[in-house]
Amino acid sequence: MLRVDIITIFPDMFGPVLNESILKRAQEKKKVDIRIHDLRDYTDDKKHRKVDDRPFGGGPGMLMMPQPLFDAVKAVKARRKVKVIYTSPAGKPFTQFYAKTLTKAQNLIIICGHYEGIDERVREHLVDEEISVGDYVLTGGELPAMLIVDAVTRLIPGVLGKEESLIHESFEGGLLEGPQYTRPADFRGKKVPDVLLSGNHKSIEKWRHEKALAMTKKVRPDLLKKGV
Ligand code: 4GX
Repeated sequence: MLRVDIITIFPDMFGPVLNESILKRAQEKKKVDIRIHDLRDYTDDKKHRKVDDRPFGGGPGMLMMPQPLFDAVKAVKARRKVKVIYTSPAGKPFTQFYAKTLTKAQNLIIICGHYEGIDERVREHLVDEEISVGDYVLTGGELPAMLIVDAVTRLIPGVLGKEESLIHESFEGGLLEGPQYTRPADFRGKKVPDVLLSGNHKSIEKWRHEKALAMTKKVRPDLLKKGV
């Protein structure tokens, strides 16, 4: 079972996301073991539970201190082989392919960053992989951590039922999904394409592939150039 340890200064942010729907079921089915750790429990500053400090050389903002992070990772690691992830806009782009590679790990630790980031010694000596979930700046690393856990967990065999099957979805063939329709076949005069009602599986498959290709060319031509 994949184990994910998340180190954060906002442990309460995770419950609502992890304890619903597919992520909840995946944990109940023992497909993934997700544990949340409060970084402040590991600071040597017993009085103020401080985890940040001012940057040497001056400048605005604060940085996450090395001591609480080194001790939190050490405590969580406990003899197991783990991959330590830090999320930041300066990381390697997170993709479906990247998510697939992370399902191969036994243990992941995700450090949720805050302030202006981390002391460089954390990056050098503690972090194995720095991941970016997109080219924008968030208020912290909690949402990126949840996003990574979500994308990785649903790829674990047995997590999705056949209703939510992985086979035909976006990215699985390197293309975005084309248009889809459900009942009714005529919604207030707006009709479903005839081919989908034809029962001819061969022409349906061909139509879907053409639409997927056209859609990808139009909105994400970059996906056609490189493997995702
Ligand atoms: N993809 N954030 C990290 C703190 C920070 C600031 C500067 C390093 C340098 C993000 C993203 C993201 C907000 C997490 C800032 N760390 N993480 N945090 N985009 O925006 O992953």
